[in-house]
Order: sequence, then C-alpha cells, then structure tokens
Amino acid sequence: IEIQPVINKYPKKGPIIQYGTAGFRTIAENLDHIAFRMGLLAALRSKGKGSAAIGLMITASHNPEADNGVKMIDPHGEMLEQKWESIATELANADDNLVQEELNRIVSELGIDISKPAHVFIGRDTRPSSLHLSKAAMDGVEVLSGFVKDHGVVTTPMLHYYVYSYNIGPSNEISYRENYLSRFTAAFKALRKESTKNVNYEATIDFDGANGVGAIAMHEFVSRLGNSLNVNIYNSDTTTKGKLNFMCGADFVKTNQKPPEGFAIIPNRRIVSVDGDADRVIYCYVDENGVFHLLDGDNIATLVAGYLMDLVRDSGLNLKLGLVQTAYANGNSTRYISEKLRVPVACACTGVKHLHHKALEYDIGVYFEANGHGTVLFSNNARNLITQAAADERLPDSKRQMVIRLKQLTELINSTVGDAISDMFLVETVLYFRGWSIQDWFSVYANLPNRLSKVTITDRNTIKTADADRKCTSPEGLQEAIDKIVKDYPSGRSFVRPSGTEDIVRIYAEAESQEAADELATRVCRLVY
Ligand code: NG1
Ligand code: ZN
Repeated sequence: IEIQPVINKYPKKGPIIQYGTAGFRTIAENLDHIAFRMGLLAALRSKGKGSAAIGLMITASHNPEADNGVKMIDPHGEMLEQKWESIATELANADDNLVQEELNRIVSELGIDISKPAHVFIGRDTRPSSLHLSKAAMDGVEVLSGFVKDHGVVTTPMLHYYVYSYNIGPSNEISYRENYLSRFTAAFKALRKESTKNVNYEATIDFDGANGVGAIAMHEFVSRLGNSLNVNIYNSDTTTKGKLNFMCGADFVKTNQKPPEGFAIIPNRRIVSVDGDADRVIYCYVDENGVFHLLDGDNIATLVAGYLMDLVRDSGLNLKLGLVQTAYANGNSTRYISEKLRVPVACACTGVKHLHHKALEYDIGVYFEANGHGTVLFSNNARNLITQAAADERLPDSKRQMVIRLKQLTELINSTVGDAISDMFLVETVLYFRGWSIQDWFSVYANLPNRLSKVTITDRNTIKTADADRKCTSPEGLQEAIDKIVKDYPSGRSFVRPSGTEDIVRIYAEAESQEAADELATRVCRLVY
C-alpha cells in the first residue's frame, strides 16, 4: 500500500506525545497527524481482531475547549489494550517519512492479515476542532480500505456502547442511537413502576450539561422519560465558542467545590453535573443556608455498592460484590463502605482501565474514581444466576422481587465504561428506593477535608509509584520525607504521582480540617519541586 502522499497531508507537529490514561490529549492544533495516524492504527487493529469494530473518539473531555484528544475503543467497548498504547505512541511520534515503515512493522510483528476488512466507528464531542479531526481520522481508516461509520456528535460512553453492540451480535434494525436511548430509558421507567416508601425523594433534578454533548444526549433522553423524572436542563449551549466546561460541568464543580454557574440555584435541589464528553458525573446541592455540598464519585460508589449489597443479601443469591477505588478516594468513604457496610474494597492505580480490570474479579464489581467516572460490572456468572432466579417461580415473592430489581439494574447500567447519564439514572433509582433526599444521602458519612494540587517539574517521569499509586519508589527518599510530614497530621494521608494526562505531578492530601489538608499539601508540594 502506497500511502505516503496522504501521510504528507498530515505532517507531524508539536512535541513528543504519549498515549496516556485517556488516549492522546493536547492542544487541538497539534492533533491532525495524530487523528490521521490513529485512523490508520484503528484500521489495523480491526483487521487484526477479525474485523471487529474498533472505536475512535475525538474528545478532550473536561479539559479546556481549545484542547482535544483521540482515544481508541476496543471490541467489547473497553479501553485500548495496554500493549497497544505503546504501539500507538510510537506511530504517533514517527517522522512523516517513517510512518509507512512503522505500519509495515506492526503488521508483520503482529501477523495482521491486511486483506481483511476493517470497521471503525468514529464519534466526536462538540469542540469546534472535533469535526476536522474526525475527518482526519476517517482519512486514515479509508486509506487502508477500512469501512468508517461516522456516528457524529456522541458522548464517549455512547460510542463505547455502539462498538460493543455491533460486536456482540447481529446489529438490529433500529439505529445505534435509538437503541442506546431506548435501552436505558426503558430500564429506568421499569424500575419506577415499583412503588416504594419514597418519603423524602423528589423526582426533580437540575442538570448541568457543561455546554457539551451531555446536554444534547440529555435532551434526547428527556423526550423519552415521560413523567418518571423531571429534568431541567441547563448549560446546554454547545455552539457559542468558549462555553464548553467553562464555569460549569463535573470537573469544575469537583475541583472548585462550587456549584456550576449558568442557572439560578434552588436550595436543596439536586444538581447533576456531567463533563464535556459525559463520562463523569458529580452531584451537588446548596442548602437553605447557602452552604455548598458535594457528592462525588466516592459518594456515588458507596451509595450504589451499599444498595447492591442489600439487594444481593435480600435476594439470597450467592454473589461476591466488591468496590474498587483509587488512592484519590476519600479515606472516610473507604472506612464507611468497608467497616460500616462490610463491602470489600480494593484499590487500583489511577485511570479507569485499572479499576475496570480489578472490578472484573468480582461477580458484581462497582468501581468509581472520586472525580465521578465509574460503573458497575456484572460477571457472566452473576448475569446467569440473576436471570435464572428471576424466572424461578418457587422463589418467595420477597426474594424474587429483589432478584427482578437486580436484573433491571443490569439493564440500567452501561457496563462498557463510566456513563454519566446511565450513572445518574442509577443514582436516581437508588435514592428512589431508599426514599432519600440529597441531604439524607449526604449525611451518611462525612468526607475528610482534602486538597488536590499540582506542580510542574522538568521531567515528571522521574517520579515512580507502587502500591496502586500510594507509595513513591523514586526519587529515592521522597516517600520517607512524605511519611515524616504526614505524621504531623491526625488522620493525615498524602501521596504524589505523575499525571497520565497532563505534564504535571499531582499531590493529594487529606486531614481533619481544610487548613490542615491545605498545609499538608503545600508541604508535600515543596518536596516535589
Ligand atoms: P491523571 O491526569 O493521570 O491524574 C486524570 C484523573 C484520572 C482519570 C484521567 C482520565 C484525577 C486525580 N485524575 O488522570 O482519575 O479520570 O484523568 O480522564 O482525577
Ligand atoms: Zn470525560
């Protein structure tokens, strides 16, 4: 295949770039050649995977509007296999005249039959640069004679779900979009048919769409929800330049510990914020005294895992349930869920692929990052047991009802990847059955005050970690120095790690007061400089 003329259309630009936790991510101007080359690579991956569909998502998620990114989705709708991350990095950084050679090398080393058809699904967020980058990606696929299905503007989890749907079986008549929207609304409505003691629960939320694709998707959901949930959609301006993720959205709310701007806040009303590609969700509210309260991924994880634990127990099914968190999970959430609710907790390295992997070890694996990215996985064993029990007429009614609820929850959850909207439906469902207001949910445990800081150093890769990011193994002596400082703070905890998505080092600290957490973070930051 002679593709040099097309390669030359997308000359390499910018500094060396790595396929990080969330794919390639940088300022949009430097991504043309990356998008094109990822098109090439996705085509090869599809050919090597028996022509299964591979996804390419153009997004920079919660990052500023001027950034963009490219992320590859594997056949089951999961993140790209680790080994391919370095293949992607090499291809992305190859000089223009060496790209062809690099492709040949990948083909021969991996024994890919390039005569096989390739299928690549492409999706993009609402960023002004996304359309152009998605076209570059399509060019890459097509130059290797692959078939492109352009899904246009979609949330990241929608594209993951489409890839998965295509690859699990014969695609049905209705469109991917309709299939996605109707599956989750149907499950949500079915769960609402059961009456509950929903004493404090009110079925109204204010939705903050971050002025991104989440707002578009939510509009489509709302037209199907009927009166099962009243969703007021705000921050849904996806066309005015500069508005995406600006002063709103899940990352803004979580990082600044402030409610989103863009609409009038009603005391004690649940506010649901998603990020720029709608794979993260954060809840918050402002109480009658004007005090802001955050309910982040840890609160969602404990809410969901605690509820699923009850359902498993009440249904009598023998299923092993566990929660996977990262080092960024608030220490009090871990204590609450493991000591009070007796749910086993595991800690994984930062980045959902690590959490996802760990969660596969359970029959029901709940995983969430504190920033609101997560989902629930059900093993095949769990799905089979639940389906069998749901059809078992000898089960007493009380148990059977819980089994059926579990089954409906398996349909409500997008297990391919964290999905802000599916997660929101899940939270709303649990609150509904618990009969809880957002204050009830908030008062279950109190987060330890914390601070997440960042510093820029010459080479962040000099910092190496172990024990799921909780211990620093390099540079020598750093961990001992951190330990020594942490001793000064009751309930103190702090760790540092190089970011996988930005050229910075992150410093996390928690302690009994905000002042103490801030001071601890500052002192550890000084060690890193
Ligand atoms: P990095 O930049 O590696 O810390 C951030 C988030 C991750 C994950 C990725 C992907 C924090 C502290 N880190 O990773 O949890 O979501 O982005 O988006 O929130
Ligand atoms: Zn995101």
